[in-house]
Amino acid sequence: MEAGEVVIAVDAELDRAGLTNSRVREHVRHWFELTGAERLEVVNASDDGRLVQEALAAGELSPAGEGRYYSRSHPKDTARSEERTVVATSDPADAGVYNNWRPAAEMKPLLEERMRGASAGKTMYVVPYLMAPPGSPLAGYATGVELTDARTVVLHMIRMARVGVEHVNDLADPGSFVRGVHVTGDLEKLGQGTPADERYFVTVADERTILHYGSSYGGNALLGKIAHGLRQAAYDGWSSGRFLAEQFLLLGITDKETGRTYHVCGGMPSASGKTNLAMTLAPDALGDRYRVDFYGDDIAWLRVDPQDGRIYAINPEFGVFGVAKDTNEDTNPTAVAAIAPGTGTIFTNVAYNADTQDVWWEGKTPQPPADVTGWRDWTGALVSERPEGSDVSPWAHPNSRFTTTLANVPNIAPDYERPQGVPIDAIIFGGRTRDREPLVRAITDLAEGVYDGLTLGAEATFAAEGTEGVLRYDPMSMRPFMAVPEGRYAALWLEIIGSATEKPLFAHVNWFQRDPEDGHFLWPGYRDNLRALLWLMQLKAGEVSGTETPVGIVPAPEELDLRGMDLPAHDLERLLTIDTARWEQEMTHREEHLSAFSGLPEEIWAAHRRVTQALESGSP
Ligand code: GTP
Ligand code: SPV
Ligand code: MN
Repeated sequence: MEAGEVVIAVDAELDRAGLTNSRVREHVRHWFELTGAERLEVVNASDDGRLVQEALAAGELSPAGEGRYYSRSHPKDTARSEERTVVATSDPADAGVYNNWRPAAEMKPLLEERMRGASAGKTMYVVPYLMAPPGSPLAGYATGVELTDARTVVLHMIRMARVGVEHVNDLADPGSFVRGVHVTGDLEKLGQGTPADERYFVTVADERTILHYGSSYGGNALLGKIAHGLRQAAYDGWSSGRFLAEQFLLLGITDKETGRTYHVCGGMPSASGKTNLAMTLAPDALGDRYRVDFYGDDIAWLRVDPQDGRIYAINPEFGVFGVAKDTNEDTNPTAVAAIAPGTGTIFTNVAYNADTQDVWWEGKTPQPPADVTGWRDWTGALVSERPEGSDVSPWAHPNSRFTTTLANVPNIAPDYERPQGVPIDAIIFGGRTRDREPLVRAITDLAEGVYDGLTLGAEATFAAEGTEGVLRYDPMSMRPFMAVPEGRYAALWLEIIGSATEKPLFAHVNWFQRDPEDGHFLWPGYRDNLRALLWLMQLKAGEVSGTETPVGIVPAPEELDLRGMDLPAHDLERLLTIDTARWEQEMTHREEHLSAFSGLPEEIWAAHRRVTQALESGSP
């Protein structure tokens, strides 16, 4: 097409769709021309049914029973890539330890070069979206437009964000939207994971522009969720000084006896149990008394409300992009219901049987289907044709996922779309450690709570990935999404939470402690995790006092409600004991970890020294 024809064609589609925002129209014209796409299509959520039919016809989706779908991503494209992710700005002072900062002036031309002509022959979809409940005080930071050349990405966006032209047409400042561009590229030829890797996932944070090239999977391609909802929002929260954007779950607990409701949010590193905890049901023995409401499983934005001075949180997302592995009736019954027939769920990279339209993943049932006829693993290979002896590899990719909307989750909170969000009573950090960390320890001091978040970590999962007993630190579970230097990030935490008139209680939880002899999990986890949170709420209400230790308050054994549980006394004791020698070892690693961050507030160092001294003197 000639330049003049492009303008006419683009304008015709934007007019048809009623997309009137002139700044959005400019954005679309510019990138449509640069990427060389052949057709343009503006998307609203109501287009879902038709787009699903088109995707089925094109073989991008397969039917997985009534109203459910299956997709397979390119085998070289199955997870977020941290090495290829960059935060760019024009100020070198924005460089931190984890944000992979690069100059915007270098990255933008680089991405333009890769994207030029790269959508030739494809449709460019225009996806206007909102990452917030409508009417939220933070809505000004939540509007975006993703341009993408992948139909499956559109279908995921419709489930994960609120999608429609109304979100951009009525902006008070027409230019105040995040400009997202996603170009898939030739996935076969991008050298993924090699020195010649051509992929780039760039957030130009001071221009509110997101340019992602070289993937069509998850956070690499759905720009609303991770790139906007976490990286861009964390930058905007810092530059405005108004809010925190965190990889946090968000839930409510109601005590039906007293009528009291508490709201808890918190971070756990990726694949460490946020979805499971956020969707949890009360254990059967406690179900008559407590109800858990689900708000969100991956992102929360936190701000201080000027009305009552409390911290309020929203979940900016519209759906759940959950880990499939080990999801079953016992571990997560609400997730099982949320992905049932009729929910519109899209499964990606699980195992699939085209004959029965069934899906399976490790942990869905204790054993894989006995009759392997028709079953293909996540790569598309027939399980029945696996060569003898090589049948050990999982049928589903370990990062295979389901995508469903929040409204499908049976215990979704009745007020989940409340614009101002919900007041936060506690902020928890959940590590993944086999020793040292007790089941739960509460922290009442603000600086010590923030310090605890900054030293959050998970055990290295492969022997090669780290040294035994040394954590892979993941501050507040934001390591892959950090947008600003860590010192500034910590200062913003102290400032925002510090300005609340009613401070949330902090706590560290760990469901993963193991017996040093036989390696079994000391705590059964999953639904029983609620018991630790119930103790925390009682502590907050002054109904229990726990035991003071150098690293926080742990429950006295009799304070935990263990009704209906069969926990050996010996395991319980271990779960609540502080191993001082191991902790002192950990303090040395922490010192090294924190020293890498320039400009870390003195309050954080003071908290570190206080905890170190308390451990040395053996007194709380
Ligand atoms: P992202 O979506 O990647 O950010 O992850 P997430 O934090 O939401 O992880 P998710 O809840 O999906 O949990 C991932 C893994 O942790 C699964 O393999 C779960 O089975 C396991 N897991 C979750 N809760 C528990 C628990 O209480 N105990 C044990 N032992 N494992 C758990
Ligand atoms: C995570 O990896 O933490 C996710 C999945 O939540 S993705 O959206 O792919 O980043
Ligand atoms: Mn996540």
